[in-house]
Amino acid sequence: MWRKCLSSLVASQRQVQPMLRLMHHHHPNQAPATRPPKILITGGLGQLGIECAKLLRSQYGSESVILSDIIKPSQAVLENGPYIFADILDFKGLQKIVVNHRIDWLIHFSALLSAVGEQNVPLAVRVNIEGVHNVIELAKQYKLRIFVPSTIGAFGPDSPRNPTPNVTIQRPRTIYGVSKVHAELIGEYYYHKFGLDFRCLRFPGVISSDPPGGGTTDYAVAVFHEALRHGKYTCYLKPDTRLPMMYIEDCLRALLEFMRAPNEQLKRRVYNVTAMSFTPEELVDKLSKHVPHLHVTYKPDSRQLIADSWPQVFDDSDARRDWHWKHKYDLTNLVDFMVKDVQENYINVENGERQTIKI
Ligand code: AKB
Repeated sequence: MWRKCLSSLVASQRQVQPMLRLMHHHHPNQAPATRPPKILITGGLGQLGIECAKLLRSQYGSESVILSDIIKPSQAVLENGPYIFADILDFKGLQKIVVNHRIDWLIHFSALLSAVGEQNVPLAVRVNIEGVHNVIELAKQYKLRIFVPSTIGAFGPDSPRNPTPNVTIQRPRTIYGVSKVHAELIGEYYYHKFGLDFRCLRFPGVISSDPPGGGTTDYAVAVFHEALRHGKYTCYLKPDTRLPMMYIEDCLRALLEFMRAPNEQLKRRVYNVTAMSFTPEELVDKLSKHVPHLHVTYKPDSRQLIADSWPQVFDDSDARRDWHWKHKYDLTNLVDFMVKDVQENYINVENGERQTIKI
């Protein structure tokens, strides 16, 4: 579903000169500067894919961005631009797509997140590790620029947590974290050994009105839906659990700016990015301004253990220095935008549908 809150980002990015846009992605091994990059997004029906496709299409044209997944798409997804079936575990199938569509950039979103990965470790190994082997090798063979997201989950209890610098101890205790450290390392290895244009951002919890599905930071999305519908929420983390977070608009802008950054500007292939850090209690406090009788209770479960091993404050000064990363949303405007977004795009829509059924 098209989020109105993201339209400002798309509109502002549209003002970039068309010629500049073409020049930005130019690299000797990749798409010539005379045409926009052809982009394939894997895992396109997860939390980030649809909005990412919208942003990239606003920049490079609708036909330049192919969304893919193994899930049946909604009508709305089909109407917004090309959508195809792609199984990241099928190497030949991926080769076919890259050749037939003349792909230049690969944005690899397919992954099981932290909480759900712990429920099915063998599947997480297949999707998050074997899948990365496939796309990295594919990107090498066809000289693609490849983006793989990493996460605050790539750190563990031995890492400094406040703040967590770009380069430090990484000993995660989840299969998700282990698979993301693996992705970072194999990507860097392919960069040094084969010159692969591998780019990776470590994202914090990403907050969007679309449900994330299976993460440890999901409470920060669920609380909006529950609070606005029912005025109450049971949180699975303790009230003082501090985690780094970012609004989806900032997250996708970071991705776009990073993908466009000239290689010479990048001092590393993997960067921390973030916007803010807060606890459930602090989020609920802000949300209470919009939902005065909000009642939140706390019932920590196994996700507490994961959160306790993750960074509390993320140091993204390298990204800010090297490619001028700058967040736009802090806790206050994040809450304002989320309330408006969930209300308009979910609750009002559901209520409208209910009204129609009654008639
Ligand atoms: C998760 O909670 O698993 C993700 C993440 C922080 O990578 N949202």
